[in-house]
Amino acid sequence: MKKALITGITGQDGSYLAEFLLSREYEVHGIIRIASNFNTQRINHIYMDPHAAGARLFLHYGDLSDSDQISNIVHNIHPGEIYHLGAQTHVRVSFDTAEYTGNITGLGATRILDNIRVSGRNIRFYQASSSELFGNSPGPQNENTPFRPRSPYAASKLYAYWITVGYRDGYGIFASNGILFNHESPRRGETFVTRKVTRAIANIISGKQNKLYLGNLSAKRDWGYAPEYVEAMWNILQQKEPNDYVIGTGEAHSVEEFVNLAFEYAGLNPKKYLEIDKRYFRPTEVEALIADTGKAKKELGWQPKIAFKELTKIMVDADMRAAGLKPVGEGDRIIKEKFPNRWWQKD
Ligand code: NAP
Ligand code: F7E
Repeated sequence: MKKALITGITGQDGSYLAEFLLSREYEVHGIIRIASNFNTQRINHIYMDPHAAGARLFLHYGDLSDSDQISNIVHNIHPGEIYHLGAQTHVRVSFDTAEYTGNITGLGATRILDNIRVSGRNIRFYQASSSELFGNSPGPQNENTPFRPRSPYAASKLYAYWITVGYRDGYGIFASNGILFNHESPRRGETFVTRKVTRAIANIISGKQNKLYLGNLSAKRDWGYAPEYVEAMWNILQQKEPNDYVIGTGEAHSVEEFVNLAFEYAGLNPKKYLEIDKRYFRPTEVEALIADTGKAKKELGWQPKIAFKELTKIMVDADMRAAGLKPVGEGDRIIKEKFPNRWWQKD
């Protein structure tokens, strides 16, 4: 049985990836942080009592700042593949927590890679690199575009990117970077802009919120659908050779377009609710990201099924349902049509 270790298993991507690997008969191990409240909401539906016969999902307490515990976990589990997704992932927050972000988002990768090196075992390593590496390099961005990071988050991810390349070149470790552009879903953290908007819509319709405060509306992002992106992560680790790949949709849209489309889909006029609050602006912004996925198309067969408009509808429908409202329905229909053999539970 194939065995995988996922850092960040409680996050958006970690939860989908765990579900995907379980569907492919893997034994899945995940690192979770100790917290005073449960932080496993995204994986509760796949959790199995580890004592039960046939259990294939196992959780281990740990923190990416704690080298000893990372080392214990890697050595005790002996995974064949490690998906390193754990990180402080919020770009705006990284300006307030620059040192912490460097420690977790940057050095976390070294702590794992060095354990792989010392173990001498054949462990494949996936680094969750980000389109934020490109910063203000003009797009479309591909694997050869210069990196110009614009935040402590991006600078930390840049370090992790190069340490991954370094351990691949220097020690022959199968270590690959997936340079993923923004990907979203009903499991997206509530403070990222897409989810903040779709939750606000459900709250407005329910009468629980009457204004939505946002920052820079002109920034453009290449937004895709998270379940498709975790399949790409797995695909990257199944290649013959380790390598780095850009993954995105090839379409870019502004935050304003997302807001307008989402509100109009739900039958609301955004002008009635939208306000700008300076606190959501960043000291340095990344204005436009758009993926050139030529290499991934050719080598991985990458072909995303969900584009911007469909993603918006999927997310609005899911937040309406979560709020106890009747979804508009197009998002649900899109999922049914495009993923008849879906491996993830309905969100
Ligand atoms: P996410 O939802 O924010 O999840 C982050 C995960 O990291 C959570 O499980 C979190 O645990 C864990 N974590 C944070 N600090 C930790 C620490 N000190 N020790 C151990 N675990 C820690 O992020 P995501 O959207 O799934 O993204 C997954 C990875 O891909 C991240 O590395 C992110 O930077 C990268 N990425 C994301 C995107 C995107 O658009 N989503 C694009 C490119 C790259 P808690 O649940 O306890 O907080
Ligand atoms: O911001 C603007 C904001 O926080 C998108 C992470 O997963 O993707 C994500 O980083 C845009 C930015 O995502 C608000 O200024 C306006 O231009 O949703 P976001 P991000 O910064 O692109 C990359 C690929 C990652 O790797 C990261 O881990 O939206 N924006 N108003 C706002 N953003 C937020 N969060 N909140 C606002 O109110």
